[in-house]
Amino acid sequence: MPSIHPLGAGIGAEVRGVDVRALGPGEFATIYRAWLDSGVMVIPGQQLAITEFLDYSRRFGTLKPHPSKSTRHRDHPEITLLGVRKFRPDGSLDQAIYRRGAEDWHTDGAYDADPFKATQLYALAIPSSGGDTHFASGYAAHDALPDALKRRLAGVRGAFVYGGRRRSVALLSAEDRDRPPAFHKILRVHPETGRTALYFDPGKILYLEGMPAAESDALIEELTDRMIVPEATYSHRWRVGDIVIWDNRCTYHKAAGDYPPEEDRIHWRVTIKESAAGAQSLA
Ligand SMILES: O=C(O)CCC(=O)C(=O)O
Ligand SMILES: [Fe+2]
Repeated sequence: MPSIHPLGAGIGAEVRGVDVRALGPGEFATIYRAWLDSGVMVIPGQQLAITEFLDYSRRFGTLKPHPSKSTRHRDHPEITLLGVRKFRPDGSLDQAIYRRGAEDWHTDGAYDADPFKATQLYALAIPSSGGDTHFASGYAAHDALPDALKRRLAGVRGAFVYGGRRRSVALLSAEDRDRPPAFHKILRVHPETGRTALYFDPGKILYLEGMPAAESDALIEELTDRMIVPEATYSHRWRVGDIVIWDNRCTYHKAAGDYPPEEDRIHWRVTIKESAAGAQSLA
């Protein structure tokens, strides 16, 4: 049977004693529950072919090819390659690939009407130093908001786009750069746990709906300061063979973006939707 070990305070769990290629329904239910409870689940020591990783990932929901077409795996578009082709033909380092996910704390997929349920990474190559992924709890962020701010945000929706206010769209193809925003409640009830999380992403939000621009900007700044509760964080130090899956509905993450660029740091990455309809909406 899988054994579950907590990692951070209220965030993160490591599952030991499993081979994800051979999980029975009862074992999968146990680890799925552990994932919902912890927000970030680590399963070390896996040796997977790409189709085995895809088959296991599909047990969590429907896979959705990432809008960054240039970083998709050629034969398996549901797989995004992290850290591949980070040097340009002229030898210069492509920062958009090297520092992908390292600019801001964020949640993946807020630019979709049906945001990503989960993101799952499998580590193929890990540098000798640096390259961690940091995680933080969106439930803890919500719970720590002052009551007056919770009241002010009740029912308020944010408008989100891929590149946010900075228009960071380097990894997108030209035809995908000008999509309309998606709207999500900032205090969002998790559909499976029933708990409320602060659903926020400073790099993707454009504005808070129904407010004068100055008030919206000030609130975005305040939420950027409040979204990380240091007591409810976990930093993952990668090992080859690790699978890490996080819940984008109740956690934030950020790549450290600090490893020696001449070394490899390569992952297979999938994004997982709650419903098949959502997975098809913007493919
Ligand atoms: O490479 C990492 O550590 C995480 C990058 C990231 O933000 C993502 O894959 O969504
Ligand atoms: Fe991310």
